[in-house]
Amino acid sequence: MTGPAWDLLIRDARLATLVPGAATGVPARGALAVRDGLIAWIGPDAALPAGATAALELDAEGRLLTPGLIDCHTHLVHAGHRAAEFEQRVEGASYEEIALRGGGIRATVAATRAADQAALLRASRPRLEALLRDGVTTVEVKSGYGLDRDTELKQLRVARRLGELLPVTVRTSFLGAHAVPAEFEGRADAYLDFVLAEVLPAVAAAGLADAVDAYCEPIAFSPAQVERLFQAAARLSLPVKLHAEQRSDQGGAALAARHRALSADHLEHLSPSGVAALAASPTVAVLLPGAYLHLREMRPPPVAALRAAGVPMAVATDCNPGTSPLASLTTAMNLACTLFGLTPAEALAGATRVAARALGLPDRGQLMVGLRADLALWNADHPAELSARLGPSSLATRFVAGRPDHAPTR
Ligand code: DI6
Ligand code: FE
Repeated sequence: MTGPAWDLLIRDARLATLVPGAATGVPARGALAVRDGLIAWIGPDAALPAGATAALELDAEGRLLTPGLIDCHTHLVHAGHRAAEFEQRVEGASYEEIALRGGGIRATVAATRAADQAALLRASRPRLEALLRDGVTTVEVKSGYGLDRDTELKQLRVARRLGELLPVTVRTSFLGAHAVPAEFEGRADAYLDFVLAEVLPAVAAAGLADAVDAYCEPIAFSPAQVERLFQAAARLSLPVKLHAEQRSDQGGAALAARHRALSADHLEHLSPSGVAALAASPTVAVLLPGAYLHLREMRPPPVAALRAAGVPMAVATDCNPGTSPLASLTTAMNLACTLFGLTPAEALAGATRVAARALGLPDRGQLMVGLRADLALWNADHPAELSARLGPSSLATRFVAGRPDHAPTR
């Protein structure tokens, strides 16, 4: 009798399925099979169908298997670094002071404009490779360090190119409304007119953005300006998301919720009415504890209120040179627990199932028959180990659409 013919069979793994309602603690041992890049079968080893064959079989020896991690908020495509600014901040200068002096985002804009596409790719690739070594199989990458048409396009092309060169899904967000560039100093509305007339249409025509993002802060863009951008995104049928309530309460989360945004990100200064607005919307809260740590913030996002209201919480690195030079999603998970009070189970859901939702990707983020076989096998047996450790990564290997990166290491 012939059984199913699979491409990959992983036996004797501890399957952290991340399916809502699944038991917590050390997961039961079981097997997972893949066919044509999708999860084809999950169950106890003893229940494997008779006669099943697989092109590649792997004994996980009781190790933890999770969905591949999803980093749903990064600015990893950029040139240069901001170490001198870090020195100034350690000596007491604030992020806003440095930005007002022409440093901050504008410093990275100058470096990113100056780099040609090959140099930008060379500078960015190691950051993505670091994320992959830590179990990431899907990553979001934003523009926003160009702030002119050609450099925004260049950043997004480099992001797309990285997704062709490396085994990872790259989702891009257009963040032209990240800061007002020097040449538009004091003329944020004029800059936004330019973005809406010349940059966003070019980005959309080239198919380079999967979503549109903005930075809603007094040092960047007002809610009224973000509203204009979101209306333009809607006309292009592009989903939106927003950097909201990072440094002050602008009502950004409520604005994002009103536009049924994919996510509202940061949220340290989120008000009770902002929590309620998110709870009444499909919008996910994205927590970015790397930026909170690096800026030595004192006010964490209202995690207990978000949890009580049932708002799904994702966790991401915010990988960027100014406020979160972090290229490890498991470290972000640790920080979400230690600094924000997430449980390790919430942090893992935040870097898998909820992060998939934050990117509008219902085809991944859980171990479930029919979903993409993006997997991470760990030298660990308890899911909390992923959040408990502060590096080095305990990843054994990743599988992207069922294809292993390399033989699993111990
Ligand atoms: N919030 C952040 O934390 C980053 N961007 C944003 O809108 C910081 C970007 C930078 O300082 O380069
Ligand atoms: Fe960010």
